[in-house]
Amino acid sequence: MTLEDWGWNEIRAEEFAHYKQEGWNPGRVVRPGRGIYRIAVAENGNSNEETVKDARLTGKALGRGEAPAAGDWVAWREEGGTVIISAVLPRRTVISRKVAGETSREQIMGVNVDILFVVQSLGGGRGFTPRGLERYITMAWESGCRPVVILNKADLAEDTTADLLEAVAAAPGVKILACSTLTGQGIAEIRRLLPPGLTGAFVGPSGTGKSSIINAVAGILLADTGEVREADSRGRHTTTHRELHRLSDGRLLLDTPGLRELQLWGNTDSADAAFPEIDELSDQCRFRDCRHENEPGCAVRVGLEEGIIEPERFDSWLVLRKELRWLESRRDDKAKRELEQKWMEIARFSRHMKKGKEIW
Ligand SMILES: Nc1nc2c(ncn2[C@@H]2O[C@H](COP(=O)(O)OP(=O)(O)OP(=O)(O)O)[C@@H](O)[C@H]2O)c(=O)[nH]1
Ligand SMILES: [Mg+2]
Ligand SMILES: [Zn+2]
Repeated sequence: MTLEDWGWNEIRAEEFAHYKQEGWNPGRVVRPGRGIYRIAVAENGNSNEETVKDARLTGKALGRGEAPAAGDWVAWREEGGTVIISAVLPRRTVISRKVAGETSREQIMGVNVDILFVVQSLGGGRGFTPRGLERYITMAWESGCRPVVILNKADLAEDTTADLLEAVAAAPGVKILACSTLTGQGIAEIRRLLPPGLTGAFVGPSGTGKSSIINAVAGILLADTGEVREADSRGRHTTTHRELHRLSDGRLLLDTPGLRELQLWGNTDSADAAFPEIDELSDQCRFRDCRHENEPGCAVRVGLEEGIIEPERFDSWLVLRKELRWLESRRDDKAKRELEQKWMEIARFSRHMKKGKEIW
């Protein structure tokens, strides 16, 4: 196994050159855990050698909030029998959400992913809804990955065409596929969209069939799958870890645990890419800070009246923007507190200096 098999290329090598000089090796995080990160490494010419290693962080080398995520390229070496990670290479894409609840913490679900497959289910309780899909599409555009929507369990759908049309309206400009791991529908198309060497990630609610799709694409059982609950057809959260799988044909597929609820991470404008028709018209409003309520010259209102913008999508956009604005204000508060703290320290420092005290 070589690192190219895990997506390594010349650009990565260039970014890594400085670490290499200092005696570090490159590796890719395939399964992050609590304090232990499973990384894929090169074989070193000896094919009997382990190509995955369990590594720990050095602590000092990485700042807070910079812990490696699934898909990261890291610098590692062995010290006293332990594999340690000292640095994370720049990330090309980041799939993030806000940790559920009242906190304003970020949770990274995967990085350096090329194609983000948003998996929704056409059968059973927690089925696909346009509003739910809009949330996932907002996250997908924000991540920098190319989004693809998978409407899975097409074998259970009553009217797949109607579902597809609803999905097209909720995810304009995004490729949408109807799939079934039972009949094999759509699996060849997923393979076509994700050639070997690229990394694809699968996200969505529990029980929609993310792990089943990975197995279908692989043609063998790689990932655990689980029955949905009888009572309400919801998933049982079978996948508990993010894990990057490498198929024998070289495809790289990141499986993620199903989400109970998706809360967004980003700034106030992060939802705009998922609502291009609203974004475009809002640029034409007379006032730059138009709230699209009763302002004169509001192009969004005109769009709503003329049916260019669906009222449900407009409401959905407002909800997501409100959520993102709240997040932004929380972050501003935090930044302000940190700045105040810094000034207090500087003030204390200068008082000490005036008194001629030694403080180091
Ligand atoms: N009818 C039907 N069932 C499917 C299909 N794909 C998956 N399933 C079933 O759905 C259930 C859940 O599948 P999983 O692959 O475990 O779902 P998941 O999205 O990985 O769920 P979590 O790991 O909990 O997030 C299993 O019982 C699968 O057999 C499909 O295309 N059609
Ligand atoms: Mg799963
Ligand atoms: Zn307006």
